[in-house]
Formats: sequence, structure tokens, C-alpha cells
Amino acid sequence: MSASRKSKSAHKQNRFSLDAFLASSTASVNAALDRFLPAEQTKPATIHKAMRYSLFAGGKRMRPALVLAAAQACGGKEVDAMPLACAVECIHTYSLIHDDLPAMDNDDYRRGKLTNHKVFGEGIAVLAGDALLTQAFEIAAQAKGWARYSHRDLIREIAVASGSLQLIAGQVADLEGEGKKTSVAQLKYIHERKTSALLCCSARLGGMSANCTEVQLKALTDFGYHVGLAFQVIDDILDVTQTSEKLGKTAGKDTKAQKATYPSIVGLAKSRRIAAQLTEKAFASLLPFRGRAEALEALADFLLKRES
Ligand code: GRG
Repeated sequence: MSASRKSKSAHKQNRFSLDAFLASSTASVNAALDRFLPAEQTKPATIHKAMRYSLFAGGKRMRPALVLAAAQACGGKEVDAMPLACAVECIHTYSLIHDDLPAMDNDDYRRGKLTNHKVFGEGIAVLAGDALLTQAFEIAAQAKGWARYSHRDLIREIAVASGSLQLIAGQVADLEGEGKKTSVAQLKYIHERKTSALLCCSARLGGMSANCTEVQLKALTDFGYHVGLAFQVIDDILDVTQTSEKLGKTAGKDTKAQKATYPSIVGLAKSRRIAAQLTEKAFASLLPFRGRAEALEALADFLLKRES
């Protein structure tokens, strides 16, 4: 039986509800972010308003959900994973604010609302991104270290995933590739860094917050890598198949900016097959958990089928 078929029957038997898991993880993450961030009125109020504006604009909270689901799969506690879950969401939101700036992707809408610079101006939007990136490390510093994973390991994990060899490398390659002929290998290089790195880091951090074994960490790394790549292939597909209303951001932007995407290079049908194959590989990575990674399985399935 394939890993995905096995996972579907496991869902049926255990009646795992992803809706309930996401409702609960989103509520806890939102409450924790609210506690971790300076209040809106804290001086200088403009920057704290701007940080909170984008952070609480209605993102799907998929990266924190991955942290919490991975922690759960390894028998960890939500309270130990929460600072790391909030830290990755702050990094993700910073990257979206900066990506939307006129100097980068130049977008007016994000998460169904006007982008940060459209509301607060470009200067404050740059600073709100910077402040969220910095805030992420302040929050992560509140996580506890473990026998297998020191405090330093946790901080380094986040720094590497968001640094110039990963997230920023992907964004640089994306910017430099605009309007140029791009190979599938180059596109994979971009997707691995721009998208997969932070999703993979999220899964790993969840495991680390539960003092997971080496075998579990390897499984989470493989899972996060494949789910991360599938996430971006789906994102590319949604850009050409969905409306701006549904996406909460401007649809069709990749085509307009002559960006290389999976649909533009290999076509829609093959892109869908690639996303499904990557998700199969993600399911297969979870075999060492022997059915105890229900939330991760359900998340991978949900991400493959998402429409926004
Ligand atoms: C500026 C350093 C820097 C990096 C920017 C985030 C990013 C890299 C670019 C934005 C465009 C893009 C396609 C990024 C890939 C990651 C991605 C698909 C982000 C959107 O993530 P979702 O769908 O967003 O989880 P929400 O709003 O739901 O959190």
C-alpha cells in the first residue's frame, strides 16, 4: 500500500480532524504572537501598528502549524514549540512585506488587504519587515534548549533558513531571473530556497522542540523539503488558475512579470503531477513515525489540495 493510501485510511480510523487542529493551532499562535509583540500603542506606535497590521492580516499560519504538528509527532508539548512557531511566522511575514515593496514584486494586495507600504509608506514598511525579522530572534530566544538541541542550534536553524544562502538566495535568484530563460534546475534552486527552506526549517524546529531523535529529525527534514517544494509548485499553479479575490493577492503576476514558474516551463498538467509526486515523497518520509504523524500527513494533503 502506498504511503498516501495508508495515510488516508489512518485518517479514517483515527478520525483526525485537520480543521480542528488548524483552528486550535491558529488560535494559540495568534494569542502567543499577540503576547510576544509590543502592543500597538507602544512608542513609536507607527512601527508596532505596521508590524501588527501584516502579522494579523489573516495569513494561513501554515509554518507555525508545521512546527506544532512536527512537535506533536515527536511527543512534544505545544508550549515548548510555540516560541519557535511564532518566530517562523514573524520571518515569513517580514519576507512578504519586503517582497511586496515596489523595489521587489511591487504588489498592492496581500492576505486580502492593502500591502504594508500602501498603508504605512515604503520607509515604515521596510522597517516593519526589519523589526519582524529581529523580533523573530527575540521570540526564539525564549524557547528552551534540549539535551540533543542546544539553544544555539535552534537559533542557528532559523538564521540559516532565512539567511543569504537560503531564503534571501532564493529571492536574489528570483529577482535576477525575471524576463530571462530559466531551466527547471534553476527554478528548483529558487523554489528550494525561497519557499522550501522556511517550511523545512519549521518542521525541523517542531521536532527539535520535542528533543526528537536523529531518525525523526531526518524524517522531518525530508518531509519539510518535499512539502516545501510542493507548496511552491501549487503556488505557481494557483497564480494562473485562481482569481485575486480567492488568493487575497494579485493573481497572474508571475506571467505578467515573465517569471519562470512550473506551469510556464512544463505546463499545468505536468505541474500538477509534480506537486502530487512531491507530496507522495513527503508522505513516504513520515514512515518512521508509524502513523503517529497524523497532523503532518493531513497538512501535506491539505497543502496539495489548497485553493488559496
Ligand atoms: C524579501 C527576503 C525576502 C524574501 C521574499 C516570501 C518571498 C520571499 C516571496 C513572496 C512570493 C512567494 C511566491 C514566496 C514563496 C513563499 C510563499 C508561497 C509565500 C506565501 O505563503 P502563504 O501562502 O502565505 O503561506 P500566507 O499569507 O497564507 O501566510
